[in-house]
Amino acid sequence: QVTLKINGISVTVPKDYTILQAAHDAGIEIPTLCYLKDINEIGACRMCVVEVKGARSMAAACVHPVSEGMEVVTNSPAILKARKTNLELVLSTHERKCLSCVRSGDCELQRLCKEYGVDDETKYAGDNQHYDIDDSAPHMFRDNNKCILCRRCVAACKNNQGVAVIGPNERGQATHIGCAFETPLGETNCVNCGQCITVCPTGALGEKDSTDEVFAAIADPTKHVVVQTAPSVRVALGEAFGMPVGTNVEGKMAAALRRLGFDKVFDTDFAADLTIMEEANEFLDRFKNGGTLPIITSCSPGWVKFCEHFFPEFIPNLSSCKSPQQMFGAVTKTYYAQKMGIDPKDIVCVSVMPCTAKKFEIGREDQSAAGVPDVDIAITTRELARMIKRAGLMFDRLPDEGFDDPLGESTGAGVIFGATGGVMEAALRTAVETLTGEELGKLDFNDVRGTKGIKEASYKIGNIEVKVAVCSGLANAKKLLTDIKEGRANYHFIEVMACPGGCVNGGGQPIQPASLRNFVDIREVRAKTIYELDASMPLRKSHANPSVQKLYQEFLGEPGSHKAHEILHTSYVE
Ligand code: HC1
Repeated sequence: QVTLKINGISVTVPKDYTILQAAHDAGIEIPTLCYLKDINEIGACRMCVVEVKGARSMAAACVHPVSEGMEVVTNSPAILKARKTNLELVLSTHERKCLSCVRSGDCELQRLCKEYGVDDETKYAGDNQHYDIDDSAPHMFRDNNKCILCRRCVAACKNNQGVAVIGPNERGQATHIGCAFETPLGETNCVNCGQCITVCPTGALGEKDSTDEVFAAIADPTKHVVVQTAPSVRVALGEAFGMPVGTNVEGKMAAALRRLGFDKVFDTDFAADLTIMEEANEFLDRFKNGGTLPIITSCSPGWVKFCEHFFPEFIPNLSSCKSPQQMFGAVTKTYYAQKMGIDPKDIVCVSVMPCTAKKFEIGREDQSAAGVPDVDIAITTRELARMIKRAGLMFDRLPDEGFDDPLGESTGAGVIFGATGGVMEAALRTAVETLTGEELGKLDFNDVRGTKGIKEASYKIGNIEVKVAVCSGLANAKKLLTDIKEGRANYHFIEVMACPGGCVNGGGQPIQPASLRNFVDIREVRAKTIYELDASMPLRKSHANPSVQKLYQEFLGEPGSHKAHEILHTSYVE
């Protein structure tokens, strides 16, 4: 511990703290723009400058360590002026189209300009570079006219995801973020994870908005429009309406979707249960019959693309199961269409996902079980929030409603898919009972829970030892796969999720500012709600889902059947 003074107040904090952390503990917020904990700790933007007694110049609080007896001032007139000038300079190259900007209202730059009294936005305006918007990728756009060169996106792509397809190009006034040789993003090895979007402080990055398309489908009387919602949407959507991080809004979400006019409000969690039926069966089949091991989960499309680009030698290890999003669409356009007597061509399947890579996944080859795309439109949690606002629904006043039958019934195993380790835990619940024929006494597999980047565990199932690993964040996947390749690790079953912490922290989730993310682990808080939901559910094992059982009885036969393979499985490409 060390004791220092901040604005004359004595504070005792751990000795590895920065001034930024110490001030936060003391109830003082120091503004940041480039700094994002664990992602971008470069101390470059100078918004967080403070005075340190005895120092020759102002210090960047985000990277400056505390020391015994230090005296810090965070809000002198000189500091406030320096921050204001900084903002005026940032604004000089920032396109100030705030009224229509997708981030208006939650832009970190806008908030700081207001707080620091920046009333002349054009003070240092001059001749600026003009950049064309890069919308070449299927999931997002880059508008460099709004970029403030904070480098958070560059750090997220390189450090967290190990993808590194963006970086600063040119120098000086012409500096801008882009891909090597100005290659359009859509022509690079970008895996569509959208982590760059969630760290951007302004509207320079955003998902491609499909909300008009959804409104048009709903308004078309010739279409039967069904919607599915991913496990982790329900624990984050409320944040877009000012609710605390991790609030469970499942009931209000279902009510909102019904009021938006969807014909049926279904749940991806149902398809997560279905995925477990197929994946657990596939694992046991490979295990018993000498198939390719370790089997690696394939439900995260950012991860699948990463594997295809960077580790093609592991493609045979990927589970052949389609993701729950795609299984849901495939079942809707075959089983459900048949049951309802509707031509699959007249069904529009919309998915609400915490993920931007799902926009890419719906267009992959071999994802059309009924000869038409399994899923037609994938929107993010943020887009759903936009639709709810545009439709004038007062979200907080909506009643709690349930999902429709038959594709709305799910178990606790389905909902935990949304957190890293959840797919593994759900699969274990089913695999263990299938293999041993005995009921599990304890359903919680705590070793695979938590936000740690790589988790390992070993379970004795009957008389066999099953070694599993769980990882999230593609830089962690890179490390894990390299260890396997080089003989330092060896497993039977691996779960990989592209986004750090799993889907709860997906690239399509409501964006939380650095002022919160630097001090609250949003992955942990959202995941906590996911596990509470699981614990509260009457059914917690995928194979106990009555609607899934009925689907097999009435239509698919059994897990791994020929029909199940035709409809629910796929293959991958180098
Ligand atoms: Fe996910 Fe999945 S859990 S990939 O993280 O397997 O996006 O939430 O929908 O498909 O179910 C995302 C979440 C989601 C799929 C499921």
